[in-house]
Amino acid sequence: MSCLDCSQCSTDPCATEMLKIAEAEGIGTAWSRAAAQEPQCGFGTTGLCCRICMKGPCRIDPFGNGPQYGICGADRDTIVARHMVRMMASGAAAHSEHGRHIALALLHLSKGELKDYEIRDVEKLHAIAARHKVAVEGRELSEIVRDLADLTLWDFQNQDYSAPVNWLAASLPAPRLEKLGKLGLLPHNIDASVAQSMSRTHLGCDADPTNLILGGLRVALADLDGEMLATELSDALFGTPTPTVTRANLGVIKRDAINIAVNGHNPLLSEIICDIAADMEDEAKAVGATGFNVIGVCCTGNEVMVRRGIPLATNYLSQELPILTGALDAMILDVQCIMPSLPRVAECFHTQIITTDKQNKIAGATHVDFEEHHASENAKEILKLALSAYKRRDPKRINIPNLQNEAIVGFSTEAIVAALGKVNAEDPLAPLVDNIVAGNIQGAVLFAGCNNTKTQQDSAYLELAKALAARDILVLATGCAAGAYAKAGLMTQEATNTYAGPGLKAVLTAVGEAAGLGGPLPLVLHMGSCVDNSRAVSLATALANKLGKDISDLPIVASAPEAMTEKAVVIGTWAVTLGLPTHLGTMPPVAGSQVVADLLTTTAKELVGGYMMVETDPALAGEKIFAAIQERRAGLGLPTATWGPKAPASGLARM
Ligand code: NFS
Ligand code: SF4
Repeated sequence: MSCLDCSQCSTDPCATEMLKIAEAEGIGTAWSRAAAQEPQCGFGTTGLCCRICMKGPCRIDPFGNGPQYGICGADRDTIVARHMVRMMASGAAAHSEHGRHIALALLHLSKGELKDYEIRDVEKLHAIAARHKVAVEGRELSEIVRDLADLTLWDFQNQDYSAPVNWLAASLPAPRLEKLGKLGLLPHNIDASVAQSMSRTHLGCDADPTNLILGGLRVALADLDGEMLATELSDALFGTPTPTVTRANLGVIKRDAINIAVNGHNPLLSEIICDIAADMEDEAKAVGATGFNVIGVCCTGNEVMVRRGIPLATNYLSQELPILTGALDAMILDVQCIMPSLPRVAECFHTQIITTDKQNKIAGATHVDFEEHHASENAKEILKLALSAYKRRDPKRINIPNLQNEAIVGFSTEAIVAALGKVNAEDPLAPLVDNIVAGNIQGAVLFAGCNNTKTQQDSAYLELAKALAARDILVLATGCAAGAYAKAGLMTQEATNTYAGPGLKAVLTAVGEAAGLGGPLPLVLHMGSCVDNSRAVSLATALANKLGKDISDLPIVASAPEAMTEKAVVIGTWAVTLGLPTHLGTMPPVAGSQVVADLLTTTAKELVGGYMMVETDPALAGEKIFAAIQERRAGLGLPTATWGPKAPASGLARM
């Protein structure tokens, strides 16, 4: 298969440069495989194909001309709802398994079993303890850690259906907890919520689409619990992100260094790789390299980027392409969003692909079992593999794109509040609230989620952020959305000066200068990986608490313009459940059921305040996001603005 214009696949110039090499050399990538899948099955696309039992697959004719029931009698609404709930359950399982891994590491640390880890951010640990009412005074650190590990693991073990999980109960605004409690949506146990979702969607169980989707909202909140505990405990272990200047895009690969990419999600491995790579500098020099150059891909990339300023090579869809530079010596994988094609691409080069998780192996990759109890030994073994791969490099095949953009990253909630605190030490949130009230900041949008071959890579992200920032909307980003902005240079002060509307620019400049950045905050604030969407929840909760409101009252919208994974589906669902208007730029498999589509849009809005809006055209999506923000402003009695070619003008609030 061949095509003419790689820029149709991606807006990222580094990606298109590498795709031309792939095309010329006949190396398969996600894009060539997507083309080979065309036309994709309409039944699957609309959610009307059921494979839940072996009488199937059953298909419902979307136009009403063919079968309207599966063999068991399930109708289109049940079939669509069941599959959506299974997507949510899988997403929740993935995030919370990551969270459990971190919680168990904390438990083992508290018992003195992990020599390679420590609590790097004691202040954060104490803040978490205060949130959960765990005593700190006069206690050993290990005792506090033990208590936090126990109360976190309780969220996976509690069998009392009426007692909500600890992390949500300690974190969400009171009015939201009350509403969710009354609706029976607060999960009591993450694992049980996932198991119940799988159980109720088995053949012959729940066949009421409303009841199924309500179950979906509950498992989505279990997912949020898993994300929140993963983020917060990772901060205690590895440090809470603070603003850091780094770089992004394939130009971060260095010709003269041993380049190792960390790809996946869980920082337990990537943090140690960074530590040991620094320790093994001399060994790298001994083979003629300048040292190890650790670079990030996907969310593990985001984790080490926001905490350590490790440069980001790329985001999800282009994860095969660093190999095509001919200078990537190893890609070290942990869990989730890892393409099984990596060893096949690497076969064409010298790159060593290394899996590290017992439950996430890939045929053709080298596996080194990574265990926290032997972290540094495992990391050394992995880095030695990278070292020997470096010796096999073919200098004639090195093609590193000459592009990398600066990126100011590391905007945890704590970092944002600290920056605001430089403007108003006594009441850090006041400058943000005052400027929202005055309309200098119209509201905020959180861009989250993936890349998807159904859209041109990164393009909707870039278009939407520019359009919304020009209209004075604060832009936050996580996950592969954040990767898109970092690669494209939108996490810079120049981007603020170029694209922000006058009100937003004034606020970002005042805060950035007060915080000692010598200029504005970047246009897009990088909050971290996908589990770090929970940071945006913390920020929204702080704002809601300050205003005495619920999250569903705030002018905040979530947007996943290139959503792809089951994790993205579940994140979108909890955003809705928390009360946020939630934009999806790709169509989830619900088009086959008007009932399910209505449940996620209209009924959800009535019930929990949040709702999904699907809009695949970024130009129209911008207007819809803006309108949703204005609706919230009107609800708060704040002045509203209209979508126009220019940003709304208004006076500056006192800073
Ligand atoms: Ni989120 Fe991060 Fe990326 Fe999508 Fe995958 S890497 S966890 S799921 S593809 S944003
Ligand atoms: Fe068909 Fe019902 Fe089996 Fe699904 S569960 S495959 S609709 S018989």
